[in-house]
Amino acid sequence: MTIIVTGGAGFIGSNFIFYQLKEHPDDRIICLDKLTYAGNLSTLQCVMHHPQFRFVKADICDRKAVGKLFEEEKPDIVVNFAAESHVDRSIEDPEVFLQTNIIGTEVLMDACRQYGSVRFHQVSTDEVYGDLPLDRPDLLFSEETPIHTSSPYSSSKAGADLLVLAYYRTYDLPVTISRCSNNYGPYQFPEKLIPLMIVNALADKPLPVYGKGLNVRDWLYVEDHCRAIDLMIRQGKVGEIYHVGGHHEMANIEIVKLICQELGKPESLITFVTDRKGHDLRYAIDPTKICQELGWVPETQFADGIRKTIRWYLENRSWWEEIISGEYRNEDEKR
Ligand code: NAD
Ligand code: TDX
Repeated sequence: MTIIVTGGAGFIGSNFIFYQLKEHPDDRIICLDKLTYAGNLSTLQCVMHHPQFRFVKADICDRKAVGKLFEEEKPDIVVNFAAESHVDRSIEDPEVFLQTNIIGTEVLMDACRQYGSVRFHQVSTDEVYGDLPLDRPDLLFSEETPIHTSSPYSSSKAGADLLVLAYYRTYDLPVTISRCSNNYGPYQFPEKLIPLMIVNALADKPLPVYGKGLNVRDWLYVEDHCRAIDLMIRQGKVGEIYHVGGHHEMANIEIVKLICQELGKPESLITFVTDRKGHDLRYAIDPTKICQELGWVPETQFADGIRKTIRWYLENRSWWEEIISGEYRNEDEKR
């Protein structure tokens, strides 16, 4: 099988590529990535010369480039990770989010239609449902919860999801959608909560916690997400939405304190800063459907996953130091 993985130079996409090459050595993986600020070729260094792997630098919104790649590779499946993914950036400058996350998804699905009903998997997010109250721990998002977004980011992801379902209904395109909770693990860009707190703590810099730090996120180790997507693209039912989450809710402040403790850093580094505009209070995913229908269960407990993640950032300093210095962009520009 030939699988095009878009956004594979980013956090989850790269972990998915490693997972595929390990678990399905006969499949060919093509990574299509624009290498925005969030994409980093050094992440893919270890697979660059793998005989079953090819990297192509292109924008998913570039219809010509996407068409050319489909002509060359005749993919069986497209897994779309490519997106602008950071909520804070979407609040500052929404436009590129609409362009990449909505138009880019449309361009990819048009190519899937044109080149013989290629299977399309959209990697979406629990953020499309907006938030849950903090005082109702009994409430979880189900696949039937109405879409009700809060940020330009989540609105663009919801827009793309609706378009994916429309392509299924209107054109019979074989699609699936996954909506996952917050991921953590190796290669996450240090603008997101967990890696930002790790790298700041290591440099004894302030740890900026929004508001009172009481907002709750539901954390899943990235490899568990990758295994879920692998199951969906091979065994998932076309036209369906699947939730992915491991029932691990934590308030932000608890995470930051835990990171301080693991790194032996003082909690006095924690600095409460102005809250994010429209900040979602709580996310919590009900993954019953994927567990029952596809037999997926999360394998990594949070206590193990967070230790593995912290160890990875300690052992791979050059990866994130080059991001912080901006050096990684110079290397990618040479391509
Ligand atoms: P990321 O920001 O780390 O990576 C995004 C990748 O997409 C980068 O390599 C970037 O270069 C590439 N990209 C951006 N615009 C592009 C374009 N126009 N054309 C081609 N490539 C482009 O993101 P991530 O955290 O790995 O998230 C991947 C996907 O998973 C996203 O769709 C996101 O919405 C979704 N998601 C993320 C999380 C999470 O916790 N990180 C949770 C649920 C869902
Ligand atoms: O400096 C910070 N301080 C802080 O308190 C940052 C960067 C974040 N936060 C808070 C905001 C959130 O409540 O931490 C929580 C997590 O923030 P992010 O890491 O920015 O993630 P979030 O906004 O929850 O979105 C993530 O999960 C869902 C991904 O970035 C999305 O792509 C995914 O869809």
